[in-house]
Amino acid sequence: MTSSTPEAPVRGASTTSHWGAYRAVTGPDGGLEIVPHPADPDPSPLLGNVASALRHPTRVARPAVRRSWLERGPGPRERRADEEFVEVGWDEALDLVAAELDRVRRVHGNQAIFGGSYGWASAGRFHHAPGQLRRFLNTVGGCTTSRNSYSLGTSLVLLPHLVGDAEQVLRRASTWPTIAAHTELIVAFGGLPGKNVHVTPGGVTRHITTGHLRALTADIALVSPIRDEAPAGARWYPLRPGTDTALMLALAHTLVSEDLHDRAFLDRCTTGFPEFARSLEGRDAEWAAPICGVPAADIRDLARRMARSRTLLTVTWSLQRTEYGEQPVWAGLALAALLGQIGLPGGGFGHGYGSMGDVGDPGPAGPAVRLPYLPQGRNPVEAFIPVARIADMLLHPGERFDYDGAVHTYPDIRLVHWAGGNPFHHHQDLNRLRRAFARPDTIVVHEPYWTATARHADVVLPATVTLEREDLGSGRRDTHVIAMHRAVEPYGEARDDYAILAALAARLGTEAQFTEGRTARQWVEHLYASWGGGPPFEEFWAAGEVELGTGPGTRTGTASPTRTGTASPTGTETGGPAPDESADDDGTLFAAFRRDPEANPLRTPSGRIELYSGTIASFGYDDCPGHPVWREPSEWRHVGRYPLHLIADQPATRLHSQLDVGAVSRAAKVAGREAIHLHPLDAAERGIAAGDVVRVFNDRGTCLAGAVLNTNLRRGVVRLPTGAWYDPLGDTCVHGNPNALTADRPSSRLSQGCTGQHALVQVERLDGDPPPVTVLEPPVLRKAAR
Ligand code: PGD
Repeated sequence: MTSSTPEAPVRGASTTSHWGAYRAVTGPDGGLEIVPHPADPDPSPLLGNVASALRHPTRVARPAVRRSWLERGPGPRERRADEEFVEVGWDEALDLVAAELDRVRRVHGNQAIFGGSYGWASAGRFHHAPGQLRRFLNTVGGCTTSRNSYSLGTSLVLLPHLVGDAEQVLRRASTWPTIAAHTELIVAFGGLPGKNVHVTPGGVTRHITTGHLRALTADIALVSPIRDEAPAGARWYPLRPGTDTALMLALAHTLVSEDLHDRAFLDRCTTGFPEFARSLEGRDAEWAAPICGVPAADIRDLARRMARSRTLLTVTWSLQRTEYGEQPVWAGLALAALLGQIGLPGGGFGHGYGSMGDVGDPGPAGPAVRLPYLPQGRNPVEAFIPVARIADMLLHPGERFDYDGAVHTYPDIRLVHWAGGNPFHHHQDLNRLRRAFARPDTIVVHEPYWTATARHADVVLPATVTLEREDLGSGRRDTHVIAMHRAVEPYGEARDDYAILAALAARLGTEAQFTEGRTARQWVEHLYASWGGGPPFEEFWAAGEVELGTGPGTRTGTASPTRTGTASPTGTETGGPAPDESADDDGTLFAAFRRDPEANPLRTPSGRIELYSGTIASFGYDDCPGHPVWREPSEWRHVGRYPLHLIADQPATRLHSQLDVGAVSRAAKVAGREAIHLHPLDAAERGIAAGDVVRVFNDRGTCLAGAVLNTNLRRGVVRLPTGAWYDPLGDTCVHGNPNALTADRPSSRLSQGCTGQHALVQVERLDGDPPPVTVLEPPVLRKAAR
């Protein structure tokens, strides 16, 4: 591990973000210029949102309290978000929040406080808002929390049953160089979407994935309703959305019926092949063809090519963000097992190539370095929800729910405390979420911006953004640890989440426990020292970074804490031990297992890959039985009225909803709304031209969007990315947030994951003047009359 030379001049402030490291430099006109890290071969276009959003009028300048809450006190509110706010001083706001936290814990118990607070927040090992909030709430008696993530909520529950832990497939995938060297055929279910690979939780300094994608020489079978989700030259299988499992089962059927499966591998390394094979009866290519829209001959041909090539079968994370989302992951793994290549370099099963920048990234030389983290303390409250069950919890206290083989009960939440996330972007069926957010007595939100979540709060506490504070940052496969310098003063009266929570802790008598007597700067120094991975702190800070894995004897961080805690919302870093770093780094941990399954068993009941899981079967879930199955999505019953299949995927112009007011995100809007892509023939049938404002609707709600015509879509498919700031007018989002349309329906009783990826809708041209977008202006704010 080496640092940049300390004598090298530090130009501007170094920092990092989930979409890349950069320096903030004062330009000739006094404005801030964002300069990508010099080692980054492919800086993210998302950097273009940073400067333009920094001082946008939608920043929250001062603490604000909903007038009715201030005047009448806590209680359910039918019309939260429609009432005005009053700006108050910090002391008053903090006194109010501390008193309310105290009231709720005394009267209702700590489980009545929801601190699940899901969200990506900002990069930085210390100032990670949800981690800060949980640490604080743990000092005051704990809270109800959330488990897993919106990204991977289904796989994180499923994969441990199949392969022992999720890390096996998520973090130990074949790297891009290995794929380049060995793989002959990539069968990419969900594609290899280049738009997502600029993002890695916690930061990334060298973006190398786009380069690797462009350089791929393997044949690519792109299985997706969207053509431009793989490098040029891929063969497109434009299947009907949500039918990948049917296609996979038919591919498996072909392999087995033509005796192309690897019996020796199945015997040695898997369990449950007989049950799986029996379940394939009747699932042949003719059966699948009308379901998925891929001709039977193409299915058979693809299966044969897979059997004669070194084949990497990949499944994007988006495919499990659907109803029955377990099935494409399980069927994909089973299909790869039939090919017998799991554990071979460049072969087998991968999950998340193209979903996130670090999947396939070899990272720094040598095994992964463990990053410093902020300890979270202990939460004595046992109540939790799978993260995407937030609205069910708020609407149905006391009701029971299934989760991973057990039955749990929703607690009665009186106070919601959120920092670092935007549920009015990330949750499904936002009209239902509004009804759910009407129920608690109090909602407290820390936010830099007047997002819809802030607008639904009773108390809004203005938070700083990265460029206004000090931290250290690095992502999972990052090549650098970056010193995150403060570049500008906080906006208005904004404070760091840490400062806000320390002030609340002081009022509740836990300041010493929360702060351990350290300032934010001292925490940053402490985390750096406890990591033990680089030169003295002053040297690191002056250089702006430490580069990892560049020389012998550089990996000195092994005694440091595991990567649990603060920098990732994906749920894989929020608890549990770090991955076993002694195992093979490339070709996956499956390599050791494959070599000798008896000596290196998986942590499954059988020690092998479970094509049939007796454990899952024993749960008796009709929506997730003991082996992979095809189930028709329940949404399809609406196909008569809502014939278009909406894909609500990740946006290319921002991270989720972050910095939607930034220049790159704004430039991509059409008629000021989020762009919806339609096939030209679907548009023509509806009299829609490019640039028109359209109504996209179903029984759950409506949103307005700007039409873009796109021949890269399968007919009948429309694409509206997530993340436009929700701007409700009645049940219509006038700005184009697709979660006004998606269903708040769990993937299954097993995982209860989010299913926001798909919905059925109708689209029509909006005639007349569309209502204005209002979310780009701050809400009406009154001054406190005292
Ligand atoms: P972000 O827009 O990143 O979305 O959901 P998530 O809530 O993570 O929200 C982060 C918020 O934190 C922003 O409002 C930002 O301003 C705020 N913030 C940033 N830094 C700080 C800070 O330091 N302090 C405080 N207090 N706040 C801060 C993302 C989620 O959406 C995810 S991960 C996925 S994968 C899902 N994807 C889909 C999908 O594919 N389809 C649909 N329909 N819906 C989805 N929703 C999910």
